[in-house]
Amino acid sequence: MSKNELTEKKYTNKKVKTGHGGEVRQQTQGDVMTTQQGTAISDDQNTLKAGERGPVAMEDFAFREKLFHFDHERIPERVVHARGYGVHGYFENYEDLSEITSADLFQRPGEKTDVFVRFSTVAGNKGSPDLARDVRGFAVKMYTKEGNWDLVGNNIPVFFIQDAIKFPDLIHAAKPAPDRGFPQAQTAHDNFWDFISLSPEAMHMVMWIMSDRAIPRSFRFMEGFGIHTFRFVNKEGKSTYVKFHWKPKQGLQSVLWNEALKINGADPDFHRRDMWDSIEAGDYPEWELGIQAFDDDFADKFDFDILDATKIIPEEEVPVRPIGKMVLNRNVDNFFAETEQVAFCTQNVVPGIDFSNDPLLQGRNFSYLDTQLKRLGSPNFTHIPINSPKSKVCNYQQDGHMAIRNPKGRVNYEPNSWDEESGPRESLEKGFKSFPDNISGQKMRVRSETFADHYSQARQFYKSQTDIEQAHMANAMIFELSKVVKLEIRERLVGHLLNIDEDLAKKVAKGLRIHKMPEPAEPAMKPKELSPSEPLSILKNGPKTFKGRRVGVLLGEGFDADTFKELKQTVESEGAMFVTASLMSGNLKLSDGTEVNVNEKVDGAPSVVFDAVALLVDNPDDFKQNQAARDFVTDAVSHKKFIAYSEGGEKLITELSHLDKVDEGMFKVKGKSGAKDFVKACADIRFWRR
Ligand code: HDE
Repeated sequence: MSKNELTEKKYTNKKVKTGHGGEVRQQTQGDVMTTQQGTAISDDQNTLKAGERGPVAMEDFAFREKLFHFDHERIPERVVHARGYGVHGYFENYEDLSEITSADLFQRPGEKTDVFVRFSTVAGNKGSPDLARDVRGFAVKMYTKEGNWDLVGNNIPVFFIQDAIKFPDLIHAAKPAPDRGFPQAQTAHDNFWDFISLSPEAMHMVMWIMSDRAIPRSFRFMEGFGIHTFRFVNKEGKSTYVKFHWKPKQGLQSVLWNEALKINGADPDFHRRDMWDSIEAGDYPEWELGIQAFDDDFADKFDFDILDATKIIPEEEVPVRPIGKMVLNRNVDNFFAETEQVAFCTQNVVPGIDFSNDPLLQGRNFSYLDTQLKRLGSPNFTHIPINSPKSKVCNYQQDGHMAIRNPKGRVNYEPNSWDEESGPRESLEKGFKSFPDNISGQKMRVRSETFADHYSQARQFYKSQTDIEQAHMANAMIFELSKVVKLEIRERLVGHLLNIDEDLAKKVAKGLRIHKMPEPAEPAMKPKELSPSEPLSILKNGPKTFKGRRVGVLLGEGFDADTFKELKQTVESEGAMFVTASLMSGNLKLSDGTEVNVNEKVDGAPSVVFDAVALLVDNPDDFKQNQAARDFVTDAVSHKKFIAYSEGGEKLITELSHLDKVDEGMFKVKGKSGAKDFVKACADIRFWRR
């Protein structure tokens, strides 16, 4: 049993009749219920009344306190990234990096640092579905011995805008329109595409969000990026530029758009449930932290400005060097205390890590701290355990709402001569020193000319995709723009696509019935032809095994026990989950009388929530009558899943789906045969040839 499940053991409830037709559960063991002030409560079922049927007395302090507290339970949700899921784990450093950084966590091979990671979507409110087409937040808080380092990244290595002053506009355009309050958690609407089509700098990011990166199968199967260029600074004060990458050891994987739409209905918590279940099952996801390290010489000769957050540095130009790994191995005990109250701040850096002049990063350094004050209500948000550094905190800041760390003694200022021995003092040697970057120039509101190429990398991204991925991107754009009512906006966007890839532009125009091609948008700088880059494709970086995935098994009453057991064993020994679904939940008997406790009623476990399926039925007729079971089969076929089938299962495929015979992505299982081939094939995740 997991530590989080309640046990009945601790409390033995004794019910006592109150003499007024009611019952109160009385404490016999364990703690007595109290008010927040510690006064024991006698009856938590009934308010204090003047007479049995009389009005409620104002003096009922227990009642008033309970409602008062409830009324104030919510804190403001995040304006962006409101929907998120947090997990604990650790970072393990691979090698001594003292040559390039003095950051304490990177000095000793094998050293572990505690982390808390919050994954999120951007646009949707707190209760929005997990599978919205959106960027995913990938925010990591490292509790280092020299203070907290927050690497607040996304699963996409570039951003929409180049300057922080545009952020409120971008987010307003993406969020529900202010008059009608919809659409929720979607970018498929006029306001978003209006803003985007007027912001050529967004074109590279648009390619990413129209790709399958924006509909990941799981948080476990996506990359993370620090996006901005940062600095590593060593003991001698030498600076090296770095970009941070998180690469999932589980490989990359996304769902299909049609699956995303259905998953949002079937299980809006699909991503958080997936993370919770994997960790509870002991299947801990891991990422490698890698850096692209480079110096001023590279920065000067690179085609783009390294301060421009709408650009990547292709891995072919600067390879990603792995420097450590992160393992996520513990679910939260309390969602509010940890996931909701965690306060990431991009300005949380430690000695040895510093900022670059990326104008987006500089703006974020203001915004996050400001946001935390609004959300958590006090400058003392660092006193909340999830935000508290695990290293010592000493200074003369004091008081404020909910101050928990309150120093003793007379001194609350410095310099002082009271505390000569023990009082906190600055340290030139240990303290954070900003890299002494040379800065000169006039004060002005401008965008550097070096930020002006908006199309070359957008084109490079598109060219780096497989045909399947390119088709998904075109379809995504057609879908999104079909929801845009104003034709001008559609055409304006196609005008940008003409600068990216003519074939893509034509496909999208055709899908929108735009018969006369619009003029290409006028580029601020002529696009360059860049070589495709393999790491940009998901399908070229998929998993190598089926580990960590889920097989959904449609199971019929009386099914052959040997076949069932062989398949279950083969799937589980691959490290995948074997989940049964049937027309009813509860116990089902196999041919040898073994009872299987069916995990799911098929209506609640459609095939879209699985990576592969098995159709283990003898009598297909019962299933053919059931709409959910029919969808299970037809969706698995059309979503190109690998399918294991019995004789009865084969009938379901040929009689229900558009195929009149099984194909090479389908594996007949009987007794010992078929299971291994099926599981081996599943590592490819989809049978794209279908
Ligand atoms: Fe954020 N962003 N952001 N952002 N962001 C917030 O801070 C902001 C940007 C990112 O799980 C807010 O605590 C500005 C880029 C993540 O708690 C807010 C700009 C990237 C999270 C804010 C950006 C991000 C946030 C809202 C433009 C990827 C969730 C709640 C300069 C590198 C952290 C909060 C979590 C959250 C501001 C752009 C990632 C409003 C002004 C680029 C993962 O402060």
